[in-house]
Amino acid sequence: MRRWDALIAVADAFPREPIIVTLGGTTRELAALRRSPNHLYVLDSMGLPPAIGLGVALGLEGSSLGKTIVLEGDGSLLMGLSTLATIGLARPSNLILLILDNGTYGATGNQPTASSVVDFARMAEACGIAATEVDDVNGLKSALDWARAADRAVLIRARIDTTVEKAPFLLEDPVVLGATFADYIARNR
Ligand SMILES: Cc1ncc(C[n+]2csc(CCOP(=O)(O)OP(=O)(O)O)c2C)c(N)n1
Ligand SMILES: [Mg+2]
Repeated sequence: MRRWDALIAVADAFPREPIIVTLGGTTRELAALRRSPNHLYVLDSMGLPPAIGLGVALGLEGSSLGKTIVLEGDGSLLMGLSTLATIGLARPSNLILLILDNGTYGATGNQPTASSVVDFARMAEACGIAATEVDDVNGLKSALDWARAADRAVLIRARIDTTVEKAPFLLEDPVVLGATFADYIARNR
């Protein structure tokens, strides 16, 4: 599956829910595809999207905004892997981690990550997080429906290829991006 098609499925499924978006091509493509104030574009902070998503989810438990979604890359997940244990401990009921796994550090030239030797789904389950794996858009749509209905944190490992869509750099002030997202949450929670 191409990341672009995965992002369309996510943006269609969660048009108003908070979405924390990992750095690099994922941010550029989603911003080009469907820029929206419910997206927090995390520029450069590799390894941190799941931790940010955990904080947002805990703050929004019981809110009408529903699930908090984290779009994370395999390289960035590997950098912040300890957050899986913290999520297992904190037990948010409303957090979905969608790992867009292309097997590489795509943004820096497709150097291979350790994704090929790590079973992210079993690792998540070992931390108390429900998990599944998908490799096409229909599978992803079903997994997102399943995750929406789950009463605990969910990790979806979505296998994508290394196709990158042409999309402009997003070089905006992270303070402004954060304030835009916080304002959206405050007005809609
Ligand atoms: C701490 C840190 N180290 C390195 C980088 C440079 N960097 C930016 S994106 C990226 C690759 C991220 O890989 P992945 O999460 O798999 O996403 P992909 O690019 O494959 O979509 C790297 C190494 C960074 N931003 N921060
Ligand atoms: Mg990657």
